[in-house]
Amino acid sequence: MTSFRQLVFSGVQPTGNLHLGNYLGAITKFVALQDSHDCIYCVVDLHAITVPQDPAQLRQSIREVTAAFLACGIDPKKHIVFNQSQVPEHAELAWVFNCVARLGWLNRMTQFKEKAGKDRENASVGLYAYPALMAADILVYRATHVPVGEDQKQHLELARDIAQKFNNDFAASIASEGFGEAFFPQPEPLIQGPATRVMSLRDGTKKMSKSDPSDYSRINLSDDADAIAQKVRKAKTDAEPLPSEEAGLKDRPEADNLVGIFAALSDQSKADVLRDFGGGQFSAFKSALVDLSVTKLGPIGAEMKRLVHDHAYIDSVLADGSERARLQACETMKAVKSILGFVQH
Ligand code: AQP
Repeated sequence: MTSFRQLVFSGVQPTGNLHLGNYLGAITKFVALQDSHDCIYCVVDLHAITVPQDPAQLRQSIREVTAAFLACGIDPKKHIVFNQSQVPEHAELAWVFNCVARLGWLNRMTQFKEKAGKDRENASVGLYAYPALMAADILVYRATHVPVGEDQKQHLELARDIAQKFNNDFAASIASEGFGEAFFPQPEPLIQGPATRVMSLRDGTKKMSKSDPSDYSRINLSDDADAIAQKVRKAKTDAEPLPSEEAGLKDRPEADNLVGIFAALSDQSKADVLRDFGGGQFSAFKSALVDLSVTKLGPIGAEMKRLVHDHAYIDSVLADGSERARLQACETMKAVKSILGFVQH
């Protein structure tokens, strides 16, 4: 068995306001993993253009996501923070993976079906091929661990399938180039905790999302205390009091979602939260959730606002990160080209 250096990679799209779902599902995990692993965190701007983007807005969003990473506690000196478009090897490896992945695999991707909607003929080719680029993002660093929200699980499985097929298809060449039995690792998704899929505050059956037209559906990391309080107070609930045990959250998606958010923000389990609030009305629970959310998110929002105006600093973080990421990505691509049989000069 080939052994791989443990390395964490993950990305966030600069497609609008980062929200509580991105924070609890992904960014808190990014921060926690820094103590135990080498980490590479990417603002995936090439993914953003799979749907139309306004260039000025995109530029702003790239800086905002970077500011959010830093404000949440990611250390860009100890680890790597950069934007995807500045390391062209991502797109280069994605092309190789387009030739490894099978049409049937991509046809099964539920996110493409959801995002393309009914007008599938009009969706971009990039939106369809998105999972092959995501596999390249991870594997161009031969990363072994990928913290993501539940919605990315299927894409991660596809990345594993692509890695496996590449390793099988080119097994002889991989061995003769001196890479042993496998060139790419099987990247493992890290999807744990009570908030791996945070739902909309307006509809507990829909994922909290940047692209939801209603701002009341999500808590943005940039929201101030008043906005957070209003959104939590207006969050949809049902008429029953909170249950005392987790089983009682079944078929109550809005209650389940708010309890999951409370649990994740306070670093407890849902059972712990229900021990304190079970049997009570939503009004008291929501007041406690407002206090908790403001305490946890307020300082992050304030720091993001401060950082995002400092273009020189944000851009220097991205430039430094891109340079360091590129060194690693180039090394992988050189090996991939040898394995494929390309003549290199
Ligand atoms: N609601 C969510 N709950 C838990 N995790 C979530 N993530 C996104 N939404 C939730 C996780 O956040 C990371 C970055 O996601 P992304 O911005 O790259 O793309 P996305 O999953 O498509 O996020 P959105 O908000 O739904 O964006 P739009 O509306 O632009 O499509 C990922 O790890 C993701 O799992």
